[in-house]
Amino acid sequence: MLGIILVSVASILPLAAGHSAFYHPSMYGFNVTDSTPIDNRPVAPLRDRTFDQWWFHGHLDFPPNDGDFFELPAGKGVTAEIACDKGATSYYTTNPGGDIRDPDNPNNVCPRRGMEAYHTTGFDDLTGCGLAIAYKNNARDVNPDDFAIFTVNQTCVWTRFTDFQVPANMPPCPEGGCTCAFFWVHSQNSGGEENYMNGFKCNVTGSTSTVPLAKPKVARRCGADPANNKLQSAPGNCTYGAKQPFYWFNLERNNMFEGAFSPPVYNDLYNFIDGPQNDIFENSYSLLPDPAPNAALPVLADVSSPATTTASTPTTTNLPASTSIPAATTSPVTTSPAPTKQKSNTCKIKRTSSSAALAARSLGSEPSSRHRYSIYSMAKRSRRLRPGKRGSLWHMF
Ligand SMILES: [Cu+2]
Repeated sequence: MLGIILVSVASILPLAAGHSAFYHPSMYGFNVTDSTPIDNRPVAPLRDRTFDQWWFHGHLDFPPNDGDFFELPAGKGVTAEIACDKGATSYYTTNPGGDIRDPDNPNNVCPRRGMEAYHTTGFDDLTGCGLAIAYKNNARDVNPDDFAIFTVNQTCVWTRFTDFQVPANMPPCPEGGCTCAFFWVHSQNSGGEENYMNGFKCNVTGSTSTVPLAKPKVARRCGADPANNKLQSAPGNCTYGAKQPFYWFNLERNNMFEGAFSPPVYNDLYNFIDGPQNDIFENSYSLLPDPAPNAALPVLADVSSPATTTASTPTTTNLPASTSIPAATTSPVTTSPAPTKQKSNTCKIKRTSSSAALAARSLGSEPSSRHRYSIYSMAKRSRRLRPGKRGSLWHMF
């Protein structure tokens, strides 16, 4: 009964709340509102959609104005704005609901709402997001396997102003720029089965290398995964080098087939290290075996730029289980799970301790929530490794 009441309340909440999007004038769909012609605002989650509906968020007919690019300075950082509503960004003047920015906290992703609106139970529940690039100036020529994730922020979505580091060796874009996209899949603990994608026009500046990106491959789940009874990472089983974004839980052209309680995420679990993905170029590796649980580890090529050797060391997954597990967790989920798939733009909330789903993973009916968190804690802990330490991990086999 309580569940029914809560679901009813949720259904009458205003549209302008929840989810998240990357907002910038260079994006596709910058001016799409909840009435143009359907509610396909950039913040709406992508799930159970046809390819045309999810690819570029269905916004290819809403391109940016000529000359609007998101600049990517090679070897430097960029700041993106990610928010649950356009009115919470610097671009509020074109938001139908006006300015809703939080005067007390400009970094607030979703003013007037709690963090469940952007699908997290707290900092230790963040799963990361990434920016992808395709070296094609016409978005209509871009295919899903053209996109390579070139930078990751493992603690995303958490602040409206979100920093990304651009690899130093990014080559220049063709005439007319490149095509980029923001990708995010949130934790299973605060919502479910949602992909996020916002395309935008981008351009690399200050390039010092002309070596192209390698053909991006599908990322493999290879990190420690205690929630699924996998206590050790399997570094040989990781995908190294350029990797595609996750395409998950839509009706067509998925490249990920994980279940609802094992979302593919942009962190060490899939060998997406935090920061610039410095190993995505054709010359990044001198040895790159096919991944397998017992495969030999790849060997990074000795390329000149020192930036290439530190952050791209891929064995950050090979860490012991975290000891810094967050204490008590408040379950954000109070509503009843909907057992069938919904085709609306509203968030699908699911019960995190669904006994059926967990039983399928042999965890019993009372799983420890500590297990769920340890993988994410591990991912964040790995970013504190000193570069020298990363090197020693790399050579441990
Ligand atoms: Cu959502």
